[in-house]
Amino acid sequence: MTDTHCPYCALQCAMTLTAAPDGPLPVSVAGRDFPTNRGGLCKKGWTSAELLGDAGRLTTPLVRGADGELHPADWDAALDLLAARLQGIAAKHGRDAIGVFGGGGLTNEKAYQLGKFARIALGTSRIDYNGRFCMSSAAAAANRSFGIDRGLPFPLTDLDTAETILMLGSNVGDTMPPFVSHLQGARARGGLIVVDPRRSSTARLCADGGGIHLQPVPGTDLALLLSLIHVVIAEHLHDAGYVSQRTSGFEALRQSVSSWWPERAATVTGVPASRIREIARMLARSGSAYILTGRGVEQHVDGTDTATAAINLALLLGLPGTPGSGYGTLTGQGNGQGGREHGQKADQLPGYRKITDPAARAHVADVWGVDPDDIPGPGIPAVELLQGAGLPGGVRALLVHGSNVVVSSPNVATVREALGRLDLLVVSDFFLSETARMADIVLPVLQWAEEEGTMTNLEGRVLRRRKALTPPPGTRSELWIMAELARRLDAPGVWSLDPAEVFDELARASAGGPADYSGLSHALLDLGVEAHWPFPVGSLGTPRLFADRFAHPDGRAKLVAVRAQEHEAADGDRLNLVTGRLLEQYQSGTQTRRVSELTAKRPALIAQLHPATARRHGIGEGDGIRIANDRGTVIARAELTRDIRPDTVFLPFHYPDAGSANLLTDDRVDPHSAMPEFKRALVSVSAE
Ligand SMILES: Nc1nc2c(c(=O)[nH]1)N[C@H]1C(S)=C(S)[C@@H](COP(=O)(O)OP(=O)(O)OC[C@H]3O[C@@H](n4cnc5c(=O)[nH]c(N)nc54)[C@H](O)[C@@H]3O)O[C@H]1N2
Ligand SMILES: Nc1nc2c(c(=O)[nH]1)N[C@H]1C(S)=C(S)[C@@H](COP(=O)(O)OP(=O)(O)OC[C@H]3O[C@@H](n4cnc5c(=O)[nH]c(N)nc54)[C@H](O)[C@@H]3O)O[C@H]1N2
Ligand code: SF4
Ligand SMILES: [Mo]
Repeated sequence: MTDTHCPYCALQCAMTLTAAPDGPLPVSVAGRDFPTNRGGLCKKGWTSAELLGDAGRLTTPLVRGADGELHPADWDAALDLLAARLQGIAAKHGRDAIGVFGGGGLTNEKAYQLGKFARIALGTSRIDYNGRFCMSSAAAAANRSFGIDRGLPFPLTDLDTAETILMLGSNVGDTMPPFVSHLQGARARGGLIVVDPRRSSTARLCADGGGIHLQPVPGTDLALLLSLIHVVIAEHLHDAGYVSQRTSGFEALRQSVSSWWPERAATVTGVPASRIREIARMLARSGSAYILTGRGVEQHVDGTDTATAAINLALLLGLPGTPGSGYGTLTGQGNGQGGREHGQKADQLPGYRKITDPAARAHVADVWGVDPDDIPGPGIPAVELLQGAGLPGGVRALLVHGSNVVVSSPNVATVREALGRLDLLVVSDFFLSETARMADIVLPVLQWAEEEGTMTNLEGRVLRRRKALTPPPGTRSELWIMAELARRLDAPGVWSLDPAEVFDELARASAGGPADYSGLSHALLDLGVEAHWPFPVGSLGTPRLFADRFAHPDGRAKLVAVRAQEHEAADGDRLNLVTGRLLEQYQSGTQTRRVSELTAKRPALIAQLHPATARRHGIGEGDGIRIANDRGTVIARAELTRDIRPDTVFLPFHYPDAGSANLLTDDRVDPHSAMPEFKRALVSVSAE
């Protein structure tokens, strides 16, 4: 029996794995009591161990031959070839011609080592990761407003006693089902407010007196928030003492919202003015209120400003740092939080330090055993990195660890084309993902239950992931792969194969940074210590941030005035396309599309449409439909539901090829975070 956590999302539900008595497989899964999940698991968690014995498991390196096919190769041959090709490309095109793409599902140890590997073994600045598609807007907003970015700056169980919770663009009912238990208190008090263009499973919790569901036009949350702020200030509902003692920028904020009276916001958002007033008053009068955001409001070209407006509202009401109140964003991937702290991001060094900060460079260089000048400067964010591949100035080789970019990137046809232009694509995965299928070299790595490590969940709590069974022969850990390549590339530094040692190094590298792990170790975590970062040496961790001060030098949070932009609106012919998730599939689907129980329920792309809209287009329930715009066309089965706005169609992004919602999404990015516009595009629909 091994106590560990689920391989998938940031709730990191606790589970116990038990191997079969007569062999390592099958492994059975049981939920384990833990503050985030209280013993519960969702379907994905229950079925997660099925993948450990999956027939499609990669167990040997694959190298593309002269015939254009992938062929099995032994490790030495594959790594020798890879090192030689990397050296050749760097010699010809410079070190920045090699790119690295990481993932928020990697353990802290692997994420840390990958950032170090890119900077000092490959000597490239070009590293970014899929968290750019996930957390970047929320992170940019939190850094700007609070001076620090920890998704939830309080333990999840704090929500249990809330009176009022405003959730914008988050559908935890499907994306983190055990989370719903933390909403029941607010729901019982009629205080759950969900903002979503769909009556999602989470929005349905507002029925029968549970609260209020607002169903705005997609992409208009910023206008809604500006108007809520307008009402709070106009009706003097804000916490004037808190605002004057703990924030700066009030006057500019007040002016910036002066024209956002609810009647104006109503015409933009479709939310009645009376509702906007009601909600502003409800939040202000509540003794215990929380504001939470999810990808629905963050994955937009104005995602950082929208998250900023949500923070402004929370600050005006005096919520952050006040017991029984707060603001937070719901981190997505298993290690979405830790993954954004240890240096996979283009502009970042471990400990959530800035790569442009000379003191940070000196500290990290010392830990790595290199000269600060040997650490490259900032790289470029994910969309630019991927789309520029193979073009002048772009990367010519790309190493992908923990992302299936040819399914999950925006405007994905252009990304498929870009990867086709590369001289060398290397994918480390345990399954032949759609991205791995395009690779020149595929390296088979370990699955979650086959290795030790740590993950940092949505509360900034560091957890132990434990090895429950021996990996199949032929597979290797990513720490081993990086060490072997570093040796072949004559890289400086120490490249340990032991996750506990890598963690110790990470802890030293993070010391003194915003995300300080220096007081932690695997041994300490194994004692069951509650470990919310910052956790410097000698500390007991920090479950709640902001009690006394924010992380800006003056200790205050910044109220940052932001403006709403106008968007091209849906019309009779074109609908708003909203993309997101289904309960039974995870991300690009590499893992969950292999689990029979999940795929039986959700085998292929569906499109949710309002019956009135379907009728207008001659579409019936279950019909094959074509959804198209200038970027591409997808084919989906129509799922008619009154739960969606008539001007909107919803597609999940879990499917490949012609079923990929990302053929339609917009690759324009947010100017602050470089987050692409995943959540809104205009499309036409027709019967197939
Ligand atoms: N089953 C499942 N669970 C998952 C994942 C998964 O792939 N599958 N992925 C994990 C990851 S990495 C993440 S990031 C989280 C994401 O978790 P969520 O943020 O909950 O997931 P999404 O479905 O992307 O978006 C949430 C909601 O936003 C709504 N939305 C879309 N556009 C808008 C808009 O303009 N305004 C508003 N207010 N709402 C809008 C959608 O209708 C949707 O219901 O889930 C995690 N959990
Ligand atoms: N249209 C649309 N697109 C979206 C989104 C959306 O809402 N709408 N959401 C975005 C968001 S929030 C996210 S997080 C991304 C996620 O999208 P991806 O980045 O594609 O994430 P996954 O599908 O989880 O891909 C992880 C891959 O890495 C493998 N893997 C898992 N663990 C490891 C490991 O430890 N090491 C290695 N080497 N491989 C591993 C898995 O088998 C899988 O192939 O998608 C984004 N794309
Ligand atoms: S909610 Fe997330 S962490 Fe929990 S079982 Fe489901 S996928 Fe796993
Ligand atoms: Mo995500």
